[in-house]
Amino acid sequence: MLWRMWVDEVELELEAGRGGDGCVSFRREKFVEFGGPDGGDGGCGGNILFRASRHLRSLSHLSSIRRIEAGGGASGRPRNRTGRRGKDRILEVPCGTVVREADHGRVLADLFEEGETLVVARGGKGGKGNAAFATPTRRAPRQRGLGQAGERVRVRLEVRLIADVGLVGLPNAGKSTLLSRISAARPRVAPYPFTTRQPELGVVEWKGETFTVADLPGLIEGAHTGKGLGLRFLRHIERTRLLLHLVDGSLPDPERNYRLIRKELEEYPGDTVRKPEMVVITKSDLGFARPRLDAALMEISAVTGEGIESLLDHLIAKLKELPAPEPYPAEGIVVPVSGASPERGAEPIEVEKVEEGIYELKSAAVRRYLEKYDPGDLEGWRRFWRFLERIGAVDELRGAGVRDGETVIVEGREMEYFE
Ligand SMILES: Nc1nc2c(ncn2[C@@H]2O[C@H](COP(=O)(O)OP(=O)(O)OP(=O)(O)O)[C@@H](O)[C@H]2O)c(=O)[nH]1
Ligand SMILES: [Mg+2]
Repeated sequence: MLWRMWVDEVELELEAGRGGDGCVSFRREKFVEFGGPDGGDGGCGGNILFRASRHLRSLSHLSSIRRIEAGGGASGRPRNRTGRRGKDRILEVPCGTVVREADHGRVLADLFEEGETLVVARGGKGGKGNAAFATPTRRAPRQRGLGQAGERVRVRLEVRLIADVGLVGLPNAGKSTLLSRISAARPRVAPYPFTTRQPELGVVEWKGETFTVADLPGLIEGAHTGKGLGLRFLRHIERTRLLLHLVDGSLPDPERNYRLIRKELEEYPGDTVRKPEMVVITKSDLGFARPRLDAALMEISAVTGEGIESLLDHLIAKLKELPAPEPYPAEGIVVPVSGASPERGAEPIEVEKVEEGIYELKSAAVRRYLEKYDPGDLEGWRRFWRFLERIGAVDELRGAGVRDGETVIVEGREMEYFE
């Protein structure tokens, strides 16, 4: 079984559905020997759409896919019946996904807000049935239109997460610990560098205000030359309004460590380095005789909670002064937010029989789970199974007739089903 890495960039080839052909047909009824033309039009081909979802953080679910097609429209039918529309393909992407045309780099959309939808490839029109060709002088046309091809486009998707505050600092500075202290997010915390290997978002609620914080992998000296995890993740703080720079106060030379990160930020293209920054000393509980760091606003301890409330007050006051981020200008047709998305627990779970013995399970909740946790070992798989039971997915699978030993595809991964 193959588990994918965290992915924030993919290229896809898209082909919308072909329209159905028009139909040639003539009415045949009792007592009407030569009826008029009654061939219906072909159905439109299905569209391909991208929709922003705040539940997703990455494009891992699309990373092994190269090509996506939408369904073709059905042909028209006698008695003026229009063919069925081709099935749309709706692909969910994280909020903050920039969709570009792969060849020209033109921005088609910056899907910023939950529910925003881009129609990225339109299905072809259906052909006209022969009924549409009838005129007073041509009563029995044998002509009909053919369905048009669907739009084809190659796109590049790139996630640039959107958050109010971006955490920066050396590895081990306490970024993830702080995030887990102030939000419900549970990033991994460990006493060694490079614990965080992918961005994590947390929502902070404080005194009736709400803001989001992005936790990133730590930077090290030489990150701009690709050392450590490099600068690759900095794109996820490009769209934050404020940098919160954490400096470990239990280490000897905070001034030097602070400068080092500033230097790496300077090397990053764009103006991330000029973003407003708040500097905070962490691990104040360790009670060191610390050298001063002039840039620091305050000291905090994510362990005892010292300074945390005051930090939140400062962050909220500062955020109020700063403008909200704006999406990139784009040329595609974006359908604005259409209704709220279903809440956790109330989301549809679909089980589809692909062929004999193979089923596909589709559920946004399951996808989010797999984005966050890697079942990895047997214990991990047991946990995953319990999760499936809890959300009712196991009942759905049973209902669809899945039996022991059969295959279930979940998010592109194959599982063998065993009760
Ligand atoms: N005593 C004390 N320890 C802390 C505090 N904050 C974090 N730590 C510890 O410091 C270590 C690193 O914390 P993390 O939150 O994982 O650090 P990070 O900055 O996210 O590290 P990376 O993800 O590797 O960049 C862990 O062992 C934490 O328990 C603090 O306020 N006081
Ligand atoms: Mg971390």
